[in-house]
Amino acid sequence: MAEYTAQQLLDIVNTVHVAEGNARVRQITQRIVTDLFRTIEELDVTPDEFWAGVGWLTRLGASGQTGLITAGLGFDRLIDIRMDEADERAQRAAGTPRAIEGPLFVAGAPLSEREVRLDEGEEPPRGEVVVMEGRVLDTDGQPVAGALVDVWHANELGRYSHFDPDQAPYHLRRKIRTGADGSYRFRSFIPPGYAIPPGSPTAELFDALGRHGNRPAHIHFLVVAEGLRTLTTQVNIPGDSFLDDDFAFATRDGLVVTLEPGTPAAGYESLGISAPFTRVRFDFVLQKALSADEQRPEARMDRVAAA
Ligand code: MBD
Ligand code: FE
Repeated sequence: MAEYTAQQLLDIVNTVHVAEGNARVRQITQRIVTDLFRTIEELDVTPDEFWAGVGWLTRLGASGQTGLITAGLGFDRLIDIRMDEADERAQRAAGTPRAIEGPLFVAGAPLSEREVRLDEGEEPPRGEVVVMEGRVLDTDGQPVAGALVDVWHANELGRYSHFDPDQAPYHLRRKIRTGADGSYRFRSFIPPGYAIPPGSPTAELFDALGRHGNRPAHIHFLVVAEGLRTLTTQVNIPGDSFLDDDFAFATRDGLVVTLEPGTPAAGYESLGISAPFTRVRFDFVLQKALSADEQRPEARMDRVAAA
């Protein structure tokens, strides 16, 4: 039998082992456990509070919303800030700013050459018709042929296919391969903002924190090209009241696009356009990859799963 003080218990928890294990996992776990012991002691967390928290974590995991919580508590943006800082230190901060991937990417979207209709020709359109177009460039300004641009956004209700049983697989998700001049374009509609699902474990915490769970209207991109650093970013639609009040802290200068309403239809017939529409022009500028790792095509979870 053993009787422990809290400190003795912590020391044992942090040092007990019968095999080497993984040194990095041991280091990080020790730190987190130490910080949590300290929180419980200093804030005098009650047994009921502790077990309520454990119950919430259990519901959170079962709901598949861990990625919503990491975004809402700022961790996704923190990781981007740290990558930006590393780029600054290495004097390679350049190109289109990165923005968080978010938890709603799905790999394997259908591939099109140079242009596509994300809206799949639906009539009437689910929102204001938009064509977004531009080129993929490297930081020398050279166009990048054969780059792969993954694009995904919410439907008119602010929900994403795959996570919404009411939408077909890959609805509003496509992959576009750039042409010889580095160009891409797609037609869709301007999506509304996103709100965390009411009644969910994420909403439970945000209600208790007195926070809202809204994101401004945005469109996501994952851009991959041979020899270039994979870029994850989002663009924002101007005028949204949550632009500077994003629950995921993900909006950035340089990523709020300009809408060009009343753009003439000429030249856009292959996208089913026959009347003036709203155009958005945006070039993606990618850094040179300094390692094979930097040009890996996978999104965040697939990267670590493949490692
Ligand atoms: C989203 O659509 C999103 O982009 C993020 C980061 C978090 C939740 C929903
Ligand atoms: Fe999103």
